[in-house]
Amino acid sequence: MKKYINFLNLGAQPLANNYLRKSQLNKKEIKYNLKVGIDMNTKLVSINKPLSSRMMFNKDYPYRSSMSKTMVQSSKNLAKIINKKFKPKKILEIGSNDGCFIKNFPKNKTIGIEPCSNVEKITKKKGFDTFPEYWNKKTAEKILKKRGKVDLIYSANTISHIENLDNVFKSIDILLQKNGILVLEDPSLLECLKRNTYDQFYNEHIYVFSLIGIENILKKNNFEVFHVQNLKIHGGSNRYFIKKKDNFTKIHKSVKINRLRENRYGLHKLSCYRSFAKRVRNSKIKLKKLFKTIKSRKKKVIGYGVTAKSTTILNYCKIGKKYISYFVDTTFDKQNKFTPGTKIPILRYDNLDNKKIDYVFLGAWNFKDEIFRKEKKFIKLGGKFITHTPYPRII
Ligand code: JHZ
Repeated sequence: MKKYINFLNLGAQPLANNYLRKSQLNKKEIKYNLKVGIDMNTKLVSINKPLSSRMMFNKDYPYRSSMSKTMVQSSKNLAKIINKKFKPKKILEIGSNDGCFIKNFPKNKTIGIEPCSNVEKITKKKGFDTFPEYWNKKTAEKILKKRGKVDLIYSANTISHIENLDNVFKSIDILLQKNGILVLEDPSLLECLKRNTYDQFYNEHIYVFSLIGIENILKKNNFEVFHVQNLKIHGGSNRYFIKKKDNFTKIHKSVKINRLRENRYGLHKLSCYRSFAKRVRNSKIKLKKLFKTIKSRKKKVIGYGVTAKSTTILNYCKIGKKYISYFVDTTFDKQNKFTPGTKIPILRYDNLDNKKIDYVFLGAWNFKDEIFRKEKKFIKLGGKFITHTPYPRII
């Protein structure tokens, strides 16, 4: 029997990636109540009422993986590891976005699955074999018929976006060879709780995975994690190397270490999530106070990197145009639009120097190091940043 318990209420939220055009500003936005809970049987942490995939991932999807150098580099590094360790003949990526990962391999070696056709087209135009499909059994069977089985499947920040995980792994089972490798990468629940990054929860992130949660769902589907890598990307992610249960690869010690670490922190106990919720509520009060103080001093604040995550923060903490004049972002499809719910203008990224900006709210806090490297001059001239993680502060 399912035993799902809500522990966090992040209030009324718009769709996280639904950037508004000027003509949409006076229209009513779709909103939902964002609540987070845990299934005490599987230990899977999820949002409580997922929206349909079609509503979130379609031809208007604005996110591009290649917009950050960190992502590009991380994909390049992984491609090297994969080639060295597994020497795959055919790789399939679930959620291939703009080809950030598969472009590191020869075109005849890869297949990309990407349901957002506007993004899928970008990769296809570069000459890669891509399919504008959602990941499910029908897609797996279609690929099997057209291209045959593959020996490696990779998916980053995508499986956590699909509600029916049994279906995800059953579909993978159809297409992955007996000795094939599955590599999954998603934000780590442990890091999310440690760093108070509650903004990892939004409509697209149906799950934020722990190893213990992933292992429970894999077990049911005859898969097994044999290696875990802890990555810095996206504020702390885990890369899970997975095999079919009856394939006898040695289990690396990292699996036991990560499992122990999660249990020691208490990820299997409800009390751990209740105290996280308390920290989140305190974080909201402190962040709002920080913005109010800055506003009372008549300082100019802008936002940097308009993210799905920042939609959660801004709407939960009720931080709008009154506090942030505008956002800058390098993504073409987000520019000249407005942030969901809070309706803050989004401008094309331009140099921050000589614009009389006092503070910059880090929407893309997960790329802080990359942004700080880029904005050396602004920092030297006295420019400051605002972040909510691990607690609201000025840096
Ligand atoms: P970023 C998206 O989330 C959606 P978001 C999705 N659900 C997911 O899981 C993750 O990605 C992986 C901009 N930027 O990656 C680019 C600059 O403008 O944190 C992006 O718009 N200048 C699929 O939206 C945004 O910031 C810069 O110098 O939370 C970053 O978005 C840099 C480095 C980034 O993903």
